Amino acid sequence: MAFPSMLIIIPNLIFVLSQISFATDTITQSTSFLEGSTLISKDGTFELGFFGNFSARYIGIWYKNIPVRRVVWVANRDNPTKDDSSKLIINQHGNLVLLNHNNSLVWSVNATRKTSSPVVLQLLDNGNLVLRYENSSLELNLGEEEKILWQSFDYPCDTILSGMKFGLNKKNGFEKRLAAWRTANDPSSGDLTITMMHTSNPEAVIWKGSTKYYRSGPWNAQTSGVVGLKPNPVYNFEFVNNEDEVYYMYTLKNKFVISIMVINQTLSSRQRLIWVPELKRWNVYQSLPLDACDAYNVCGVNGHCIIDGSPMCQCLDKFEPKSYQQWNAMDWSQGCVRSGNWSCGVKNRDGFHKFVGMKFPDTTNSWIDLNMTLENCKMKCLQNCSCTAYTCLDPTGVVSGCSLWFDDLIDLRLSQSSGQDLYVRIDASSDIDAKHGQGKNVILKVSITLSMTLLTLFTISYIYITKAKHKGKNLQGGHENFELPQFDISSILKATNNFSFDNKLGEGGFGPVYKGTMIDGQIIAVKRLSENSEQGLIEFKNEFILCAKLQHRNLVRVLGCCIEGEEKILLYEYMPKRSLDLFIFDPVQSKLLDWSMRFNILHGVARGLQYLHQDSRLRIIHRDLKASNILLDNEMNPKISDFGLAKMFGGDQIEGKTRRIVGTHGYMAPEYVIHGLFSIKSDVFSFGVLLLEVISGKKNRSLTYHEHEHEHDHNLLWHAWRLWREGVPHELIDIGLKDTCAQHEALRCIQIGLLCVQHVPDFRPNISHVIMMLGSESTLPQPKEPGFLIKMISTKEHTFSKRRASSVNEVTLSILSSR
Ligand SMILES: *[C@@H]1O[C@H](CO)[C@@H](O)[C@H](O)[C@H]1NC(C)=O
Ligand SMILES: *[C@@H]1O[C@H](CO)[C@@H](O)[C@H](O)[C@H]1NC(C)=O
Ligand SMILES: *[C@@H]1O[C@H](CO)[C@@H](O)[C@H](O)[C@H]1NC(C)=O
Ligand SMILES: *[C@@H]1O[C@H](CO)[C@@H](O)[C@H](O)[C@H]1NC(C)=O
Ligand SMILES: *[C@@H]1O[C@H](CO)[C@@H](O)[C@H](O)[C@H]1NC(C)=O
Ligand SMILES: *[C@@H]1O[C@H](CO)[C@@H](O)[C@H](O)[C@H]1NC(C)=O
Ligand SMILES: *[C@@H]1O[C@H](CO)[C@@H](O)[C@H](O)[C@H]1NC(C)=O
Ligand SMILES: *[C@@H]1O[C@H](CO)[C@@H](O)[C@H](O)[C@H]1NC(C)=O
Ligand SMILES: *[C@@H]1O[C@H](CO)[C@@H](O)[C@H](O)[C@H]1NC(C)=O
Ligand SMILES: *[C@@H]1O[C@H](CO)[C@@H](O)[C@H](O)[C@H]1NC(C)=O
Ligand SMILES: *[C@H]1O[C@H](CO)[C@@H](O)[C@H](O)[C@H]1NC(C)=O
Repeated sequence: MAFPSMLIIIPNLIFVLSQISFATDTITQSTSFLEGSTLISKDGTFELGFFGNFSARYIGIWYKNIPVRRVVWVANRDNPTKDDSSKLIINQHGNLVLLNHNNSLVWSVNATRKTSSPVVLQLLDNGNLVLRYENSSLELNLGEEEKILWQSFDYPCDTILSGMKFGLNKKNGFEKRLAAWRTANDPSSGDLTITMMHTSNPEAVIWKGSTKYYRSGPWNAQTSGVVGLKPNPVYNFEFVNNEDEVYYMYTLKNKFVISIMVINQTLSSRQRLIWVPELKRWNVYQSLPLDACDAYNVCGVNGHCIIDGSPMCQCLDKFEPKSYQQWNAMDWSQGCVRSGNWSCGVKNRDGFHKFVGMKFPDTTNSWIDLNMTLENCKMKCLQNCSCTAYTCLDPTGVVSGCSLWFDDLIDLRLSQSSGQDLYVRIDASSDIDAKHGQGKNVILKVSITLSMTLLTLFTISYIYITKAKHKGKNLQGGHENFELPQFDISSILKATNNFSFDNKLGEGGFGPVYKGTMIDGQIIAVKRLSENSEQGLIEFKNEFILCAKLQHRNLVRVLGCCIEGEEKILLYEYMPKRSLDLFIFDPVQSKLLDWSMRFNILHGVARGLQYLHQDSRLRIIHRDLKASNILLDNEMNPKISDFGLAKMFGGDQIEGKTRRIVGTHGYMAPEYVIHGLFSIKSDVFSFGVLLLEVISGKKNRSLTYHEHEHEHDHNLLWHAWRLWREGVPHELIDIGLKDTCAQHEALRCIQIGLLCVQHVPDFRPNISHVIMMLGSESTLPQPKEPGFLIKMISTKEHTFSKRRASSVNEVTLSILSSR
């Protein structure tokens, strides 16, 4: 018995040794692939080998050079071998088979070879394992594609790699589906899967077992309703839908930034991970479903989910709950039905209502025509009584394209970032009636539609201005009864676990900020005014009042408040990406912000500021604009937060004076610090500082530059000004930006930044002018010397520092800090 087994072991050893000295990427029909051996792709990125424990062994592919092993593909995920002497071979029929110790078949691929030419198995540099005719068999006269008999990219496991097509073949119905690993150590197929739906307007769906769990939303030519598919520094993506196939594919922009897309059973989510070598771990860049509204059809048919809404589910306008009793008990499963006297084809009883910012409904019962105009689309829908909604496929409305939906509308939500217009069929007569009876519900609808918001804003501003005229001063201390949704303290205690320490996100200027989960699953940020902080009370009321009135995509949204006894609490939308300073000043995170994203952020902040300064009929001066007050949503859109210090003026007042000088050192304009003079131009100053920080990636104080004449000037403004004067402003640009930025654009921004921080307020541009300069190529004026704080007020410093009420040393209202 000993003799034969020796015969097996010795060749094994020789084989293993030869593998160690000569890494290869190919197996031929005459070699076997045994325990202990590996294939390594030509450029050394990927490795194929055996892994697992003694009772379950698998063949898989992983990144060779990433120390934390992450298996991206498994051959026999549902057929493990149970011994350590199995082998992978190409058999005489040219098929790939895995045999166990007694040569019985464990796993195989179903390749069909057309000729008997020799076949090889090769691990490619992109991680694809291909079984193909050997190159020398050129008499085959086949294209590279045809040479491939089988490839692992056609049978993904839980990971989509760069260059892999995820989708389906319309000709033969063959679909690629991802199935999660059952647990972190068990690669067998879990019940969380993703497939591409074979509908006229395809979309990706995550399933839990046989139940839909999340829907990406259908694609459109531009961005798709698909959340998170936006231009970004890490990868390019494409979505192809033609007669033969429909697929999604991404390709990495930079081979040194490794990113993969996976689904994870434990978390029930689809994640995009990025390998961060500095931290030696995979960071989550994006995770779906994003929030409670992403849960499939959470609001039932014809209902829609509004993440800031209270409750988050509401019937579409002109629809009503099918069962009021269940609906009011927050059981939304029955959905909604039409509330009017809709009658198909009857004049005035049949029409459409436009809903703005919607994620399109489930496309299972839909139909599209890429060439039809919106008007024809409407006609087409009217002709069929089961048609319930239509839309233009192209979000810009430039190109045409029509989509119709039939029967109930399923899985609707409001989506600020990627929603589009949807025309829903209703009783048109009730639409007319409704126009008379708005009145009381106005505030409730603020968060529902944007157009409503504007209307409301004007109404309230008007009321405010009228009142302010009577009082003749700004709003501090006002006692108006504001219709911000009120929450009771018990629901907030429940949401934040009695303000438990674990839920604390950070410390704001006036008290701690907590993360909370409302009873309907909505995640919020809760700012609790310190009980004994009298000084914050005014600011609290101020913020409270302002926030109730301000709605802009670049301002953080307040969802409600709670004033009970000693408690004064504000509820905000929760921003999982936290604040800008955590990105731009962090050596790792800053890499995720390329030039175009930074530019977008600056542009967004400027627009938010423009809204504060000009667009509402109020004039609002923020007074504490800084990187840590700029919060980022999941798509990296900036939102200005912390209005605690903001001041409101009547229409023609442009400047104010205060004894309470508050703000953050380094962002405050000199005239404000010294004389307490604040104006829209002091905000522009802060914006200038912010702009220079975003471009340089440096904090005001982190520069240890010494200038002989001014030994006190260790700050960014001075540094920027010096480089500018010396004609080398490009040295200011963050080194990490060099690859993605167009230098002339960055230089232009630096010049705009310097214009904003000029010493004389009148020389500084107003914010509209800034936006105009950011968006055009016109010639810019030459900046004059910036306002340097310390230079002039070093003697006065103590007088204001003791009065600073908030934001000292960048204490941040970290609504965002999630960990
Ligand atoms: C091979 O081994 C497996 C268990 O490892 C056993 O179930 C099977 O019967 C064996 N087959 C042969 C042909 O011996
Ligand atoms: C190969 O084909 C057979 C029958 O056609 C099927 O039962 C088997 O599941 C297939 N194997 C793989 C790995 O696809
Ligand atoms: C086989 O030939 C093709 C071109 O004909 C080439 O791209 C490929 O790299 C070759 N593969 C090997 C393993 O030589
Ligand atoms: C899923 O996520 C959890 C939590 O981040 C992690 O521990 C686990 O390893 C992940 N599972 C897989 C298969 O990657
Ligand atoms: C071996 O791995 C499998 C999953 O692949 C797991 O279920 C099993 O518990 C593991 N066995 C041991 C002894 O660790
Ligand atoms: C439906 O029509 C009837 C009769 O025409 C009318 O009395 C009723 O008010 C209508 N209902 C709605 C909701 O418009
Ligand atoms: C749409 O229009 C394009 C060009 O105008 C044409 O090539 C295409 O065939 C049309 N498609 C359909 C479905 O009519
Ligand atoms: C209306 O559309 C549905 C769904 O496409 C279709 O089944 C039905 O035949 C159409 N009805 C008419 C009258 O065209
Ligand atoms: C919160 O406090 C109340 C009363 O003090 C207590 O009944 C409740 O269990 C607490 N909840 C949590 C989650 O700690
Ligand atoms: C902003 O500045 C520009 C150019 O200096 C000027 O034309 C414009 O009227 C100003 N806008 C406001 C609202 O002050
Ligand atoms: C930032 O620069 C200003 C001058 O503009 C300086 O007064 C301030 O001390 C600096 N900030 C910090 C935190 O050092």
